Amino acid sequence: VQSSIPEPQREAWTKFAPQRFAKAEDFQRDAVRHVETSLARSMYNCDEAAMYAGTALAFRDRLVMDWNKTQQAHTFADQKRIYYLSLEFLMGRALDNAMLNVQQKDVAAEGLSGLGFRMEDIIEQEHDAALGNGGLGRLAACFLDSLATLNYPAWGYGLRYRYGIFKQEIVDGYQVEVPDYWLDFNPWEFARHDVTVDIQFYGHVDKWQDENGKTKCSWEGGEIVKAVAFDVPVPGYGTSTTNNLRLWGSKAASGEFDFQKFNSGEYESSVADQQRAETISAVLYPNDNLERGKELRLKQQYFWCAASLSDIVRRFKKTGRAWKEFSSQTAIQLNDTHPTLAIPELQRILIDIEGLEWDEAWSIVHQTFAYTNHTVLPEALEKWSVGLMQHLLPRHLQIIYEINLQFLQYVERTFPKDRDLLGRVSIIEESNPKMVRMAFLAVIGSHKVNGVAELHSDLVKTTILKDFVKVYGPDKFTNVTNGITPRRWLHQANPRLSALIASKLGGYDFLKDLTLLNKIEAHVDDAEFRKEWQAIKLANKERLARHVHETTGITLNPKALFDIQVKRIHEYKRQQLNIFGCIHRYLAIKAMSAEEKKKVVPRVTIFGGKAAPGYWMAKTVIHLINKVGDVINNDPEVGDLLKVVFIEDYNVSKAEFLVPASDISEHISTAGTEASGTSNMKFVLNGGLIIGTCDGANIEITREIGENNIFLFGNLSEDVEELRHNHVFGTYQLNESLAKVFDQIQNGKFGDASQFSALVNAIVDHGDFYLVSDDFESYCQTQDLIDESYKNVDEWTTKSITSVARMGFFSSDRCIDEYAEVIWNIEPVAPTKTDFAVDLA
Ligand code: KOT
Repeated sequence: VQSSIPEPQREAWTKFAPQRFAKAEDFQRDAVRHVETSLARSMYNCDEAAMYAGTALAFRDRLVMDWNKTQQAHTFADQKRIYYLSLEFLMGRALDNAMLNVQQKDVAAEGLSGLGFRMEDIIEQEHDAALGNGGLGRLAACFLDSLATLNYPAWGYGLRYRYGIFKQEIVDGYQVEVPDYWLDFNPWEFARHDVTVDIQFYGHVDKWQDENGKTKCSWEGGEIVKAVAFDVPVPGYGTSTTNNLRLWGSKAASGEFDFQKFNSGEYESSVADQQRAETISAVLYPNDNLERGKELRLKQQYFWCAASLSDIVRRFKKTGRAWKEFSSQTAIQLNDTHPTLAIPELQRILIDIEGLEWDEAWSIVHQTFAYTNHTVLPEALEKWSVGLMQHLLPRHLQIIYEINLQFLQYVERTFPKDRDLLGRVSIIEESNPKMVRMAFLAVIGSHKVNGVAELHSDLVKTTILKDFVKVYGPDKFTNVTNGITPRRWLHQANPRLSALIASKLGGYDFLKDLTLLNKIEAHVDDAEFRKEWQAIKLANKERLARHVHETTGITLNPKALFDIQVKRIHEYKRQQLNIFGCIHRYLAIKAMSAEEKKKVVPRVTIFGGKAAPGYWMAKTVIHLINKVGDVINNDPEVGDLLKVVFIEDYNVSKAEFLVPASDISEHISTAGTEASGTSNMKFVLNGGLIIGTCDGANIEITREIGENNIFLFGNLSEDVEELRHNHVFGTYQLNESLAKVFDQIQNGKFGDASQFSALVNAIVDHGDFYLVSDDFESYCQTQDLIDESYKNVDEWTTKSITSVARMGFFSSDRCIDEYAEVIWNIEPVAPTKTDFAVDLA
């Protein structure tokens, strides 16, 4: 049978393969053809949604050509690959990014205009791909962009949730969750119905002796669910490399439904089986920095790990290499502990199925995996009960016990005098019920463990993994400070700023080497440049003001200081500190004379973010923000001096217009709680300044941009423990201004006080775990400093330009190169020259 086009006929094929759009007309031809044929619509029936589809399909054709070539080139190169396993990929919209990465957005804009459409309207039609909660998922998306841009042979593996993170509506000031069904029309995925893996659950383990008397185990019985691959092309910027993100969807093993059951009259139960199987990939768990130990979550994790590993092992076996070469051909990065089951799964494949000895298998496993820790918050550290693990994955539990036994024997030999150490480092927590500690398993099964910012990596080594530093020595533990892709977070989100920078740097090379930004510092005194810099910020604020007006009816003064805090709502991120600060400011304005009011810097405080549906305190914070906004925004004595706005349904595409519109953004977590933060980097890269605590990447941002260009406040991480102690033992006084804020809340100024009592009590009566009271004064004073600084437009502009110039370090390209060198030991593959690879020279 023929499986490829014969040599003499390949010329004919090549002639008709899709080409780069040389002019607007080429784009129009393809877009119109897709609207007419792929959508079966005509020019009399072509709205913006249809034109979006035509545009997306026209660009998709181009991506797919590069994608096919990249996959061939990677197979041919036969180099080590990196597999990035993440339960979350917060990709956002794909069209704008695809147009920019293949550098054909201008051609498309001209083509669309010739057909009577505006580019902005077409882009707006796309539904965000929101398969993630927040920073962890967005980091994975930035990494995929960098991996492709830097030509690394890389795959992402994730789950194809039918429902991504819920849509947030605000009704009467309360968060209401609405399901996010995003797959109605998704031109960016390719269902690979031929790429499937059978995934087993439950059952039991059989043990027997083989012909050589060796004890063998096999996992038998239980039930099977099918994993089906859905592939998403990931284009690099200015390169033909287009990598693959493979998302697994779940399906009943018997196909549509079980015909035998159906024919024997059990129609209902045959459909129920099918639905149960499909439930596995139905919905993203909407918790950020929290693990709740639900069986379905564990099923998701195993389903995705087992499917991905089967795929990775299959690809390796096709090369015909010996097993001992596996880890020199394969690096697997675990994005947090969520994919930790991949460790015992690979060990199971190697010993039970491929017949390797335990030790040989374990050394392969250990050389293959590396683990990234993203949080030290205890409630986010994954633990699964031994009982559940035994029930769902009996063979894996055995393997985990064996891994633990061998590890503990080693610890005992090495530290014979430290009996307590064994209990502290055991994968099994001897609680009731007994629990499997996933972070410990991830550490033991990996050759490297990294944190995501310097402070965080130090905390990992001195707190949750302290004993493992003793066991393994410090070299196993490292830091890779997070980064962001400048393509989406500068070029796409803020094209005018990107163009201004390019005009001074003589081109867009900085998008591939962000350290080149430092060259704009030479222009900091250039009057024209500064004027355009300020005009861009104002235009971005006007665009945001229009959005707020259209969606809420609130009118904002674009000349006011725009203060933005957008991120998941969480007590440790302290949106409550910000809203208490707003109330404090409001009270101050109310107490002012007309003369005094004239000196006030008008401010707009903007919040956005989702609360986990079960997180009552976070929902209360959202409620309070909305109620405070209602009062302040309608108080005629305040007018333009203060507005408080909550942006509904914060997501990646909203971040793209919020981030460029900030003067100040807030990154105010209790010191030691925010592992890194990445939106801090996005805001500064767009010329906004920061108010922040000495936490996460704020510290390194300060190191890079200089402490004159950031507004730091609050207690330090090393003092947090002691301060908490003071609260518990009553040796502290509630901050006075904060007490006045609480009086207003409790007097019903913002509606029914009982609604907010939990929030106030957490601080007044329950130990103020997040130290809001301790940091309140320093926070308010720093906000006053910001007002003063903002009054001096020249000084502010200098800070803004200088900061952007010094942000080169925070590109996710730098980050990926560090992982590649220090952890993965992989090299890029030279991209094939195609029509779409544009030289950036
Ligand atoms: C933990 C459990 C479930 C879902 C999400 C998490 C999670 C998210 N843990 N850490 N993160 C964030 O990861 C970002 C990327 O590294 C960090 O910038 C941020 O500080 C973490 O909170």
